[in-house]
Amino acid sequence: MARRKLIYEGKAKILYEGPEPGTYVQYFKDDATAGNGAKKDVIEGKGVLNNRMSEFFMVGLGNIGIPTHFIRRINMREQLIRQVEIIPLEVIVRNFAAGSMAKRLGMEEGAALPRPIVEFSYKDDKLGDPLVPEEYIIAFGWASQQDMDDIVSMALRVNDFLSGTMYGVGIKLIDFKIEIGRIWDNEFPRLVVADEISPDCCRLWDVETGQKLDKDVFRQDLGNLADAYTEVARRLGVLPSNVTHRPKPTLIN
Ligand code: AIR
Ligand code: ASP
Repeated sequence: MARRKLIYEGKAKILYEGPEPGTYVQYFKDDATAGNGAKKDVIEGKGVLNNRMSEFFMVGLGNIGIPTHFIRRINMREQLIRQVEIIPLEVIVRNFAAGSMAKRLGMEEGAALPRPIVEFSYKDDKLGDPLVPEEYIIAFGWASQQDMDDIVSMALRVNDFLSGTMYGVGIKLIDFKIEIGRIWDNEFPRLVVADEISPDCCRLWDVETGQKLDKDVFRQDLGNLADAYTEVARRLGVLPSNVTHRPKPTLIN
């Protein structure tokens, strides 16, 4: 596409003005960050894989009646999405203890939780995306009580869909993060799943071996991130044929 107006550049994606009013083009970069940008690298092919996997999940959600911002994939790295007002929250659903929950409560990684737990972080890199109670969200007007009830039931439906889809390809969904956007349809606000759904925002463990197939591979230096994402895409049957991913040479001591 010719020159386009840049709307917003984030850590892993760029938003450009879309071809029609009310749309954006979402471009998936190869950049990987962790710790809110403290650790950075470029993982060749990651953007292509995440674009394809996010399309797969968003289309699947749409097919079971969960609205999303996704319109269609444009090419290897870009998708057309609806413009939404992002609610400044990370909506996290956990099925097994891991990451910040395991750390905060001194739990063993992988311990089963009594039921799926939904929690919210305030989206602010400088503050390290702090966990916030629903009380704050409503008091500060980031979302209404009705929005929060809708968000929780939506997040649990997304959890059922993603858990089932992943389990079908031998992967355990430990936890994930989604973002929710508000869309105005003839003056009526509607909540939709926005941003992306990819191994960048889920924890995915192989059912048999427990091998990590998500961004923890990068966060914890466990190996090649693109290989892990390629494996997830392959199992889901959405591996793009020409991902520009060449394994990096390994240092031998
Ligand atoms: N997440 C949260 N902020 C950014 C991302 N990607 C995702 C993690 C993990 C879940 O939210 O990838 O799947 C919970 O993260 P944590 O660090 O709170 O345990
Ligand atoms: N803190 C988030 C993560 O580790 C976001 C980031 O730094 O990219 O995934």
